Amino acid sequence: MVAGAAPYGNIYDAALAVKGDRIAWIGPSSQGRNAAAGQGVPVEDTHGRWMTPGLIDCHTHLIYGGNRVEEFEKRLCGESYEAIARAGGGIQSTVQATRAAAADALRASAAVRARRLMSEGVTTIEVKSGYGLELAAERRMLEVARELERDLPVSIKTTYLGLHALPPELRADRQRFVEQVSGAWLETLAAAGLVDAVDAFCEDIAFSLAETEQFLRAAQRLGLKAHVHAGQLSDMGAAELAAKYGALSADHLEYVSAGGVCALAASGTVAVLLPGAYFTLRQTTPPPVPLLRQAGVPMAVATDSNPGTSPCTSLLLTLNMACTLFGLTPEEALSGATRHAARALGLQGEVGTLEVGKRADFALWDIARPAELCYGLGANPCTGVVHRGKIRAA
Ligand code: DI6
Ligand code: FE
Repeated sequence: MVAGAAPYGNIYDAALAVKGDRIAWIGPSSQGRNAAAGQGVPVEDTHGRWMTPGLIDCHTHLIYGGNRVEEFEKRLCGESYEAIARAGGGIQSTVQATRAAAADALRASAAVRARRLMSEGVTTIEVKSGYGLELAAERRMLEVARELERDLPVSIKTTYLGLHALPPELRADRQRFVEQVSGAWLETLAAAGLVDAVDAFCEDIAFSLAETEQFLRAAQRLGLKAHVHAGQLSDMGAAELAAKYGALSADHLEYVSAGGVCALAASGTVAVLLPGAYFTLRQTTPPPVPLLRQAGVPMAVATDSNPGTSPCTSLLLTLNMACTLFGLTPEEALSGATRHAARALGLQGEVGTLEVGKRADFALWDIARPAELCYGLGANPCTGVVHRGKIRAA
């Protein structure tokens, strides 16, 4: 997946050597075999399988209580996502269930979802808070995210999604909520080492541009990087704001303007495309992929795994949707779950390509060509995963 080389950065008939948790060497298979034999290094024969970098799901809300199957049913009986949200359902119902859940229960249900992602070759997952909306519950979500990394052979990046929805107890006092989130809560969570980045849902059913900016400014003061939920349902200018603050990523982008695309290109912010949410909400305006492509904005693809708008735990299915619904080429989609997803998490020096010095995170696939990873609906051709240099048990 190294940029600029052959399609997909393909290397044929290759061997890869691992030392500790790093890729130590990549070269011709025969040379690797000889060197390994000479030095008594153990060899694993992959029987001609394809190897890719470990996949990266760079936008998830993996931790939550309950589910939203009733809302799914309501939407199919004609109610809109926005109407349900305005009536106190939607995110609020997940907030109630998440607040009520013990940490053990949150950890167990999130681990099931994480394992599903991992079974498809995923080695890095970004996990957002945002269903607590009070300090203790947000802290619990972020702690559970850290514990997932301790319990499972997967790398986790945590995101404090401070501005996701207004908590019921502060519905009459938005300003106070935004001040707490941007002030004491952010400082406390960051000081506890729980925050790798922040995020805000900038949308007319959620938080305004000014409120989002207040939070991003506070994060910047603490030296924290940001993601922004931008342009999912309407154009608020959130992509431009993300660019202004040098955000790692602007996510969704169905309604981003041409000016927003230019701003992302100039700031090097990654566009994270989330076709699972688009699909679930039965949206009809896809993100402007031709414009993003033309402007040279790196495009990542992620599941947005969440109970409301993307109850999805398959990154491979998401790659298919990125191609079928958004018009990405299979090579763009696969870059979006490897190299560009790494950049969206600020991990481009560590993961996302198979290169000497990078983390030994990779997946083996029983496929004939890379596009097959985007082609199937519900297939899982993953036959093995190495995470930080260790073969992951099936
Ligand atoms: N955008 C989304 O698609 C999810 N959050 C967000 O900011 C939806 C979350 C939910 O409905 O529970
Ligand atoms: Fe999201």
